[in-house]
Amino acid sequence: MSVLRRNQMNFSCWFSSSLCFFLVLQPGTYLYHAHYGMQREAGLYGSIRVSLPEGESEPFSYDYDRSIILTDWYHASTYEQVAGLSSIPFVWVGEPQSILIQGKGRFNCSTPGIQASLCNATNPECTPYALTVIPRKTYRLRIGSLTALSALNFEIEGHNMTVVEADGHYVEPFVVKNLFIYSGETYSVLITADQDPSRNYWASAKIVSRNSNTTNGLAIFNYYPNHPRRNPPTVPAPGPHWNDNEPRLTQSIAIKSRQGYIHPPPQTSDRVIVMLNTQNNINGVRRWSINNASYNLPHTPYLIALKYNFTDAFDPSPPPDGYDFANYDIYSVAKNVNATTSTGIYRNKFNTTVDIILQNANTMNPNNSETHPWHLHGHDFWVLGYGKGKFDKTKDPKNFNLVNPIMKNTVPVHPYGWTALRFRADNPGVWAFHCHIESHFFMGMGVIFEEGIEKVGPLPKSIMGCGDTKGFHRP
Ligand SMILES: *[C@@H]1O[C@H](CO)[C@@H](O)[C@H](O)[C@H]1NC(C)=O
Ligand SMILES: *[C@@H]1O[C@H](CO)[C@@H](O)[C@H](O)[C@H]1NC(C)=O
Ligand SMILES: *[C@@H]1O[C@H](CO)[C@@H](O)[C@H](O)[C@H]1NC(C)=O
Ligand SMILES: *[C@@H]1O[C@H](CO)[C@@H](O)[C@H](O)[C@H]1NC(C)=O
Ligand SMILES: *[C@@H]1O[C@H](CO)[C@@H](O)[C@H](O)[C@H]1NC(C)=O
Ligand SMILES: *[C@@H]1O[C@H](CO)[C@@H](O)[C@H](O)[C@H]1NC(C)=O
Ligand SMILES: *[C@@H]1O[C@H](CO)[C@@H](O)[C@H](O)[C@H]1NC(C)=O
Ligand SMILES: *[C@@H]1O[C@H](CO)[C@@H](O)[C@H](O)[C@H]1NC(C)=O
Ligand SMILES: *[C@@H]1O[C@H](CO)[C@@H](O)[C@H](O)[C@H]1NC(C)=O
Ligand SMILES: [Cu+2]
Repeated sequence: MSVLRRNQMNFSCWFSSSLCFFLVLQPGTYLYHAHYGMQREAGLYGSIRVSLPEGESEPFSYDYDRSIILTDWYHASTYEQVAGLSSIPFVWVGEPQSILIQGKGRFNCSTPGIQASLCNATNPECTPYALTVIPRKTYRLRIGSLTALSALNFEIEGHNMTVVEADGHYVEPFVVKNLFIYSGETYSVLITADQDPSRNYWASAKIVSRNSNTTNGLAIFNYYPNHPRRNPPTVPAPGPHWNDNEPRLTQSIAIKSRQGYIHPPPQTSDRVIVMLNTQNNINGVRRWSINNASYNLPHTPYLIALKYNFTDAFDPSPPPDGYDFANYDIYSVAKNVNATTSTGIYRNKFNTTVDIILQNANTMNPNNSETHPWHLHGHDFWVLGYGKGKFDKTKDPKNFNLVNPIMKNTVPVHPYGWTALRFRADNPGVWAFHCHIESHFFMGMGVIFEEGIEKVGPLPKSIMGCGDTKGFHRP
């Protein structure tokens, strides 16, 4: 974890490089992580705090500042997972073996095939993470999720949390008992240690949105001076039912920009792209697609291809701006689950305003629609609205929140629902927009936006070397 001050450092993001930093503009909580293959899931990640400039203060107060990262953990290596995802027959990664809170989790050591010496309760690595608090003090807890697959519910027994920040933007405060958090998101919550101080409390993280039997992740909310390893006297909360989508939608809708910190969105847009999210079968391999185009990463980085006019480096035709609205039934398994793979990109005129409507649908399993956390590189977007069912291009924009929408960089699209976003194409370059579920992006669930490529300066030599630039030297 590193602490930065605004304006102290400028991060840039080369989509082609293995480490990708968000563009840090605002004080707040951010995540960094690898983006090459599935390296993120293998552990290359962390969180970043951007502090306020000297002399400025936050619009809320707290005594102490803490950060935790939630992840899920697989016993199979990412190499094994990638091999399964690319093979015929397709082998799904499955549910994780554990949920980790700040790198610590649980696993049933009696599971057949597990080496007992590696996994037992006396192993110090098996003690749960303890967050120590002083009675009556208020804590700002910065929670980030970098799960490979799982959507999570996070809660601390007997304590409410006031949500004050999301993805680096101040939120109009609201109180929750359950915080739903999707991969790629960050939240700051305020928690006051105002309960019986003679004991500890469970903090737990449970998988929601998937019917998983992974054991809940546990940590100890430790009231000083109780021993941090003293188990709370209670049974940990079981958490909400995995399939109860309503409270998750309610939380999404509740997240609004804080009064006094509103960045008003452009009131109109220049382009609307509706992105139908479907699960497909392409030549025997399970894939995800946007408007029937399943994304493949080309060998030559787009920035180089575009700057050097390598016209055959990627598919020149852009993916479609929509789907067959009249006839496609989002509630059923598609009649034809075929789709095509594509390396094509969406090119936006520089400084125009673009609306994205994420449209969810049924997967290839009957009566099933999943949650996808979509993450945009290089921009923050305004979240204009969420809805159930099929987005109606005529009616639904009338209910967009154009007054105080939150700005974020990661947002869920809920099962059988839609999510509407708006962004300004004002950051010259090539930017990925993808589902933050590691295996889904690998299976094609992403698109690429380009804007203002002509404004990108000369490329550093260090990024040459891939694809068509193998052995390439700039003249
Ligand atoms: C652990 O796994 C064993 C063997 O599969 C099973 O009998 C036992 O009930 C499990 N324990 C828990 C706490 O899940
Ligand atoms: C428990 O784990 C520790 C650390 O890995 C190991 O040294 C010890 O032998 C294990 N105990 C048992 C009973 O397997
Ligand atoms: C948490 O918030 C709920 C709803 O506002 C309230 O009923 C409850 O008393 C609060 N619990 C605590 C421990 O403050
Ligand atoms: C959990 O579910 C998977 C299938 O989803 C199954 O293979 C596994 O045996 C289950 N584990 C337990 C402990 O029930
Ligand atoms: C789907 O694509 C395969 C080729 O991968 C083809 O053989 C099959 O006929 C297609 N199915 C339909 C329903 O179009
Ligand atoms: C690529 O094409 C553009 C537009 O035709 C041109 O301005 C530019 O000089 C070309 N760049 C290279 C490196 O050839
Ligand atoms: C995808 O393409 C197939 C043909 O390959 C077509 O039958 C199907 O309707 C398309 N699906 C969507 C969502 O456009
Ligand atoms: C981008 O658009 C905004 C709003 O219309 C305008 O204020 C700004 O000058 C434009 N910037 C550029 C570089 O064209
Ligand atoms: C679909 O799933 C929901 C919730 O899991 C259930 O209530 C409903 O009965 C199911 N419908 C069908 C047709 O299976
Ligand atoms: Cu996804």
